[in-house]
Amino acid sequence: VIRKIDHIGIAVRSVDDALKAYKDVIGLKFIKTEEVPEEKVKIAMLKVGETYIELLEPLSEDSALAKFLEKRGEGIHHIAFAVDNINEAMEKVKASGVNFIYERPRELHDRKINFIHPKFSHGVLLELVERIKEVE
Ligand code: CMX
Repeated sequence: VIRKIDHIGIAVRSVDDALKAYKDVIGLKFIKTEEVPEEKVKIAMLKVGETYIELLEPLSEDSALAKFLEKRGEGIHHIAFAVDNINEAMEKVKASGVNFIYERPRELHDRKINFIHPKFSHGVLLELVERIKEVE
């Protein structure tokens, strides 16, 4: 049911600064930047093979991401697995008694997402993502 790693999220203080490293120096293919107000983050997407790298900058001090940066500093924030049907994937996990951060998937303009707390997954925040539209 899990098809691939959709993306790896990296928490950064400034997307513009981080792009200088990941795009200009490392040379990853830049796809786009976008703001996701629902998650209070600004994202820059880069592509490696079939997988994206998401550079994540907090849009507000009261966001989950700002709390992460304050506590742990910059670094890998989450791994996202691609699924065809997020509701089905959630049911399977929930059947083992494991809860998601959001009761129902959060619907963004081109994808549905949900998270599993890092306390369950041995220190790594996991995301499930169902892409509704191709990334433009
Ligand atoms: N990876 C690994 N560990 C993490 C973590 C992360 N991303 N976030 C928090 N932790 C750890 C903390 O270090 C802490 O560990 P200790 O108890 O050992 O100190 C523990 O988890 C609890 O931390 P907390 O600061 O109290 O965090 P909360 O439980 O309040 O929040 C979480 C954690 C996962 C519920 C919250 O970050 C969340 O709701 N995340 C989902 C939404 C999100 O991350 N959105 C941004 C990305 C959006 C996108 O990709 O579009």
